[in-house]
Amino acid sequence: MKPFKRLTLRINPAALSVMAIALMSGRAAAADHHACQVHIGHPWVRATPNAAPTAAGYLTVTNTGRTADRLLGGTTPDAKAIEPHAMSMAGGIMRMRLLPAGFEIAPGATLTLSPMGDHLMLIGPIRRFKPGDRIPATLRFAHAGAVRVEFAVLADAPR
Ligand SMILES: [Cu+2]
Repeated sequence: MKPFKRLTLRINPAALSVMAIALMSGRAAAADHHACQVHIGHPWVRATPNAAPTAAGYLTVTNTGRTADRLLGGTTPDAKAIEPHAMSMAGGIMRMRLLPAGFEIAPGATLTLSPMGDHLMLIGPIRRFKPGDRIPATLRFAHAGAVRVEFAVLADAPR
């Protein structure tokens, strides 16, 4: 998994638009040749006010492979990091915490990250995320490796 580190941060904007085009046209070449083992549904990020310290990201991941996998986090050129966060209720207070080992996804299972629950936390957005924006990102899986996605920025959860 080492070569993955910071990859997207070093790519120049021209290369990024090429990546985006590759993504839209279906499959993005070599980097996601394991991506057939995980299917990502409806990635979206909640819109942020100016200078927000974090932004919450949601999606579903279905593990279509025969091996258990883990969603470990990811990278995006639009924030410092993407971390897997768990939500829990204790004494009437919602708390979130970093999951260093990520979200486990058993073969055939679907992980659902949604508001008020477990989520991906985009740490340190470099700009305001406005409704209608797209946030390109690379998710990192223990087994499937690097998988490119594009988060839609929405003011509210899709119905
Ligand atoms: Cu969080």
